[in-house]
Amino acid sequence: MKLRTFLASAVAAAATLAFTAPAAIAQTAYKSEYRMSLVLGTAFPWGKGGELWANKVRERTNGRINIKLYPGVSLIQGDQTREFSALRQGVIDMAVGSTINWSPQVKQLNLFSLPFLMPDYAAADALTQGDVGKSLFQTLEKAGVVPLAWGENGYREISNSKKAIKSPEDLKGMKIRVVGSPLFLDTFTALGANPTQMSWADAQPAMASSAVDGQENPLSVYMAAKLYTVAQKHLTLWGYMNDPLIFVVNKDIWNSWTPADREIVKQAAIDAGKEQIAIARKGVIEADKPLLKEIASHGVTVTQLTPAEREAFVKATRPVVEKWKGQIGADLVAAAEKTIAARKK
Ligand code: X2X
Repeated sequence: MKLRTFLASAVAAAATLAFTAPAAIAQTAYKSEYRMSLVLGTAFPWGKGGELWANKVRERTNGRINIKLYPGVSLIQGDQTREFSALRQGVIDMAVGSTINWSPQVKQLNLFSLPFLMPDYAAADALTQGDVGKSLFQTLEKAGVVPLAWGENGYREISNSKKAIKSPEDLKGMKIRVVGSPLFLDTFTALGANPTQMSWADAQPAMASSAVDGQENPLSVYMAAKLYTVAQKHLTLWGYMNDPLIFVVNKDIWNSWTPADREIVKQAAIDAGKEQIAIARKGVIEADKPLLKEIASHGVTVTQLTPAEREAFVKATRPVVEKWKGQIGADLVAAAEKTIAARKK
C-alpha cells in the first residue's frame, strides 16, 4: 500500500471509529445498575442526599446511569470503616460517605474530627467550600477515587443513659460507643471516658442492652434513629466536631462514562450536596431550634453548656489536637485554623 493510500484509509478508519465509538462504548461499558453505598438510609438527611443524587443523575442522563442505594453499608456487611477501600477496589461504585469512616485510610480526613476545631457552621463551610476542601479533594483523587461534592452529617452531640454531662468529670468511666477511628479513642480517653469502637449497626443494640452508656451523633441522627427509645435520655450540646459527607465515584466507573455524563454526575452531586446540607441543618439553625423541642418532648434532658463549661472540654482535649496535628499534616491543620479565623460569620 502506498503511503498516501495508507494514510487516507487510516484517516477514514479513525473517522469511522470516532463516529461509532462513543455509542459502542456507551452500550458495552455502562452497567445496567451502579451501586451507591451509604451508612444511613433515606430516613436520615445522609440517605436523602444519596437519593437526591441518584434521582438527578437518572433524570438528567435519561436513565443511562441508573443508581441503586445500599444503605447500612450493606455491600461491605455493615463495616463502615472498610467503605473507602471497597470504593477503591470497585466493590462499591459510588458513595456518599463520612470523613470519619474514611479517615483510617485517608489520614488527612481526621482534620474534621479534631475536637473543637470548628466553632460554628460558618467554620465548617469555610473549610469544605474553600482551599482546604480543594486540597482534601486532591488527596482523595491521589488515593484513587473521584470526589465531586460535599454534604454534611452534622455537628455531633453527646448523649447517654446515666446523667446530664456538664463537665469532663461527668464522663468519667462512662462507656461511650465511638466510630472505629483511632482519633475518637484518644478524644474520649482524654475526657476520662471509656470509649469502645463499634459500627453503627452494632451501636443501637449495645445502647438498648446497656452494653454502652452513651454515644455521639448529630441531632438529626439521634432523632431519626429514635435514640431516646434505647435509653439515651440525656443529651449535651457541645458541638465538638462537624462530620462532613463527600460524594464520590470509583475511578474506573468514572472513566467509563462519556465526558458529558461525567459533567452531569458531578453537577448532580453538587446540587444534591447543597440540598442535603440544608436538610441536615433543618431544625437546628432556626432561632427557636424546633428539633431540640421535639427531642425534649420525648422526655430527654437537653443540656446547653455555658462558654466556661464548654472550655473545660476544649482544654481537656487539647493534647489530642496536638498529638494528631502531625499525623494529619501540620500545614493542613494550620491552613484550616487560619481559614476558620478569617471566616465570615
Ligand atoms: O456511625 C456513626 O456514628 C455515623 C452513622 O454517624 C457514621 O457513619 C459516622
